[in-house]
Amino acid sequence: MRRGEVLMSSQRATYEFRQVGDGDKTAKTDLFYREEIQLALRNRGMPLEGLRYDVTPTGMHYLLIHFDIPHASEDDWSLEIGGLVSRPATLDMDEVRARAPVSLPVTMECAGNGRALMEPRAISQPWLLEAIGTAEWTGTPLAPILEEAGVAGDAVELLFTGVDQGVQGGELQYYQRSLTIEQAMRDEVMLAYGMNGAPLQPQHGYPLRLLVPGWYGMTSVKWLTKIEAIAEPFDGFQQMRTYRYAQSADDVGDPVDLIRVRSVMIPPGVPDFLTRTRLVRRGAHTVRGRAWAGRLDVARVEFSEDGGHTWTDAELGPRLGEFAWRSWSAEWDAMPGERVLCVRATDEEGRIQPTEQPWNYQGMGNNMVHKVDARVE
Ligand SMILES: Nc1nc2c(c(=O)[nH]1)N[C@H]1C(S)=C(S)[C@@H](COP(=O)(O)O)O[C@H]1N2
Ligand SMILES: [Mo]
Repeated sequence: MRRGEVLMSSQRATYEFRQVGDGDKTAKTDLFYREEIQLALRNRGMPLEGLRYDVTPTGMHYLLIHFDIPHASEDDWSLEIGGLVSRPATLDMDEVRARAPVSLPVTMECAGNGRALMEPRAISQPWLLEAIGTAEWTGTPLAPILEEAGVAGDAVELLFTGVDQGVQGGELQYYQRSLTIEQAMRDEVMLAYGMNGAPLQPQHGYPLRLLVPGWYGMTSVKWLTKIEAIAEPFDGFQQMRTYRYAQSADDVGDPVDLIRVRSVMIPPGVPDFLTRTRLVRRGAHTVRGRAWAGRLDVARVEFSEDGGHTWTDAELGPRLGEFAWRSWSAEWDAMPGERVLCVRATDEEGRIQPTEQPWNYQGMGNNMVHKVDARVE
């Protein structure tokens, strides 16, 4: 097993690095910092024309890697299951693969998707709307592994640790997230080693990752090497200090968890290279896209050509799976002029995408209506 190269369990030492931005970690300008571009170049998004595919080609699926992609080999990988369990175990990759396999199409979205559309924006990975993808994941369900290990009655959470390490918020850390026992025991939660019929690629967590369908992506810990049953709720950085719906640096806020309802369109016509404004020929068009709501189904998708003043119902395609998106299409008779195309979805519990984003400090869960500028000729 390959651990990061640095950490000698430094007991919460802090490591101060240069601050970027206005001191409060937000930017109030349209200009982007070099550091945001640096992150954007490492963490690719899915170009929105990729919404054409039911299953996103692996090379188009978005990426989010906080630190470095670890250099891992499945030959010496091990997954440790320990903490408050009666039968601690260590599984190698042959043992993981020998277990009952499952495959599931899952739409994954980064909780920071839409961050750079907020004003002011949190200085971090500057997603517009491309932090999405749907893959056919293959792995083995987690629940039976936990049952075999015998999670003790006094355990309240399971802590998942990746081998990747770095400094965030001044803290040297492994990437770690937790789930309650109940959340972790759900049928769809799996240890995944395959993506779209091939082994995981290095950047997607090779050789093994957690996959928690319906949750924003941060929960699906990549390069998974340890699962630990713990007696107190985990209070590490990625749980308590980030992935929060907070209003300021001091506000603990509420945890970010399930994916919110969202619809996105394939921008019609052709783009202007720099601005990405669309040039569209006049006449009849079928505008297409995808809509999802995490664990929930999408009940309705509406399309607008006038910036959201008037809406017409789009037609819904089949749901690709219980945790995957639906396609939608809308007929549009494009008349010459400047148009602002919009799409919005409603989930099966009646929650609708907002037209104005309720702002939050970390730029989380921004499911504001998708708008596309188009010039009809
Ligand atoms: N070990 C580890 N797991 C991780 C991350 C990470 O940086 N390290 N990033 C998380 C975040 S924020 C997201 S959105 C998803 C992205 O998964 P993908 O890159 O396979 O699309 O992985 C999650 N799992
Ligand atoms: Mo993310």
